[in-house]
Amino acid sequence: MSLTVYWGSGSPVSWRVLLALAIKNVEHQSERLNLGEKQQRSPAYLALNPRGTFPLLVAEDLRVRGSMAILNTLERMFPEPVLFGTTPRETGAIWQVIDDHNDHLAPATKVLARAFFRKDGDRSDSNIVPAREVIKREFMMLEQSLCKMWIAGSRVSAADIVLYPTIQRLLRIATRSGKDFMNEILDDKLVQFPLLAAWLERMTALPGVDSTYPPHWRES
Ligand SMILES: N[C@@H](CCC(=O)N[C@@H](CS)C(=O)NCC(=O)O)C(=O)O
Repeated sequence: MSLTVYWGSGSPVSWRVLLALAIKNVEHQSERLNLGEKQQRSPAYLALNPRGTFPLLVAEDLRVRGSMAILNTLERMFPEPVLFGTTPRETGAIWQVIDDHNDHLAPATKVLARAFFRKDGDRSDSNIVPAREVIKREFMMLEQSLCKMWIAGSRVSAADIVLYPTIQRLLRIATRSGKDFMNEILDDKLVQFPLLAAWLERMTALPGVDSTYPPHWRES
C-alpha cells in the first residue's frame, strides 16, 4: 500500500508522525509542506484536507489528519512494534503520560514558544515565569518516573513519541530565551535531569529518529 505523509518542519505534531513511521520502519512518501509559501492553504492541499492542517496521512483512499488519529491508524496498519501497549496497565500508563503532557507541559511550552519566537511575543515575567515553573515541575516528575528505559515502561511507546518533540522544542526555546531565564531548569545538556537527558539520547539513537529532526531547525 502506498502511503504519503504531509508535514511541516518544526511542527511538533508532524514530528510525532515522522517518529512513529521511523520507529515502525514504514516505507512512505514524505511531503514536506512549504510553510513559507503557505502550501497548506493551496487548493491542491485543501482538496486533500479542507482544514488546511498538518500532519496528514494519505493511504490510497484513506485520509487522516490529527497526529493522534494518525498514530492510532498506523498502529492498526503496522502493529509492530506496538506503540499503545498490549495490556490495560501498559495502555493506561501510556495515555496517562499523553494526557498529562497535553494538560501541563504542552500549554506551558506554547506560552514560551509564542513569547520567544514571535516578534511581538509577550516576554513579561507575569506571562513567562508561571510557564517556566510548570515546566520545571513537569520535568521533575518525568525525571522521577524514568526508572525504566522509556517514559511509560520497558518499551518505546506513543508516550515517548509525544514527549520527544516537546522536549526538543523546549531545548530550542532555552537557547533562544537566554541563559538567565531557562538555565535555572534547562540548559542545553539537561544536566539537572540526567535520566531525562539519557532518555533523549536513547530516543535520538533509535534507527531513523535523528533524521526526523526539523530541517529548518538545523539550518538556523
Ligand atoms: N490536533 C492536531 C493539530 C494540527 C495542527 O493544528 N497543526 C498545525 C501545525 S503544528 C497546523 O496545521 N496549523 C495550520 C497552519 O499553520 O496553517 C494534530 O495533533 O495534528
